[in-house]
Amino acid sequence: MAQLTLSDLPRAVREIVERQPITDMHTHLYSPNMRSPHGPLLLWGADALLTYHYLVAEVMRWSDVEPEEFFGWPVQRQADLIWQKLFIEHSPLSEAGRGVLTSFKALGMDVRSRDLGDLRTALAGVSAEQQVARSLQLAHLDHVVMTNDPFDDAERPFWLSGGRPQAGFHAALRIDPLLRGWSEAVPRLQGWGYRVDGALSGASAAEVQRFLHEWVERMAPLYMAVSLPPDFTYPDGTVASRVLAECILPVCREAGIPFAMMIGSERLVNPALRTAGDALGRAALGYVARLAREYPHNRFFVTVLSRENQHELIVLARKFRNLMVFGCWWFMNNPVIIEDMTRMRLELLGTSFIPQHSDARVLEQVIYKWAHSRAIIARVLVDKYADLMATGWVPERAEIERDVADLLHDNFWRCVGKQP
Ligand code: FIX
Ligand code: ZN
Repeated sequence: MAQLTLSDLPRAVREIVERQPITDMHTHLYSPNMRSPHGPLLLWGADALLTYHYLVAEVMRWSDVEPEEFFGWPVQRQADLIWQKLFIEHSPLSEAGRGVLTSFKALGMDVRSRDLGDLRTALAGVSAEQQVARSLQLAHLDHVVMTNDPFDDAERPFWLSGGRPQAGFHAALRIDPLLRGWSEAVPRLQGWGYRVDGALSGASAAEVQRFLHEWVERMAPLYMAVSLPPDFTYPDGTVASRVLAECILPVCREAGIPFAMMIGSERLVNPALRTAGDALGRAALGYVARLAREYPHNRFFVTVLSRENQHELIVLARKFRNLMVFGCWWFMNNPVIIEDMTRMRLELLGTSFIPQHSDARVLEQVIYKWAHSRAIIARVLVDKYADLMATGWVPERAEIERDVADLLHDNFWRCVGKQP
């Protein structure tokens, strides 16, 4: 058996983490064959990378342009402003700024000239399919889970016409309107022929179940998912509580899929910024414990958006084996916080969690998000294995490979109950 020495450890762990194929369990990417009535759904390329909503929020701090005017510009002009303000007039030290450069570099693009025209030209003639293959290979991903919303008119036609994502892309059935916009969801469901009403009376619950079962059948999702505001709670006498208990959880159980709760997003705190205008809030997580306890036959993926909720969530995961903590979501996806969260999770849960997801909205973001996270995860693991070695416990290479595979790949597939 290959036993490692303390001096071999950092290189060995880095190598193992680099070589481990990852299943990216939450993205906003689309399979390249998915189209809306207006064109392909997948975003990729230099202008899409530069107009990521994380960077839109940052450019607004340096520019006087009104958000409404900015969003009316063609995407190239928006990208020009972001390049000028966040890369030329100031250094791109934020995680989202640095990320663009990490991705460009990995794709073989030379950022030294600082000429955005050159960077755009470097991708000319590349097809979406080629770029998908290249990006997944550079990020070393074997499977990507999308976010698929049956209320989204852009993607509904693809699924309704029997479309299937290409190999390696998997659906996640996202149902936010059922839990955070029921009064708007009702007329839409009615329009599609489901007999529901605002009070969830009569046949409504059965009809929502029928709606969910039909979409499970159509999308074959690996899990069902929702993002919840910080003040969501359960049960609270609202229709949302009943939709959760009477529709969502039973369908997840019958379909054998976990339910993912992404907790703490405060939508449109600044509506003028659109997707860039969301913020976060701390949540009271008592209901997560309650759901895990009262529904032992449901499996829950949970991630929380407030830094202040991280420790509490990890402690809850120690209590409930049907609760799988995942990812460093959105405003948590910064090196300082990823490192802190990963250390805390390892110290309280061992390797029984899923350390990261990319949340990529633009294809090439998987390159930087995973490069940055792999480096942090490796660094933390080196420290933790070194602590073990100080006791005389010498980890074998195969044991480290097993642990890293659990973290970056196998824990997810075990939790969804499927073989990749
Ligand atoms: O709700 C979500 O899945 C969020 O991740 C997104 O909607 C958010 O806008 C985002 O892109 C965060 O990374
Ligand atoms: Zn997301």
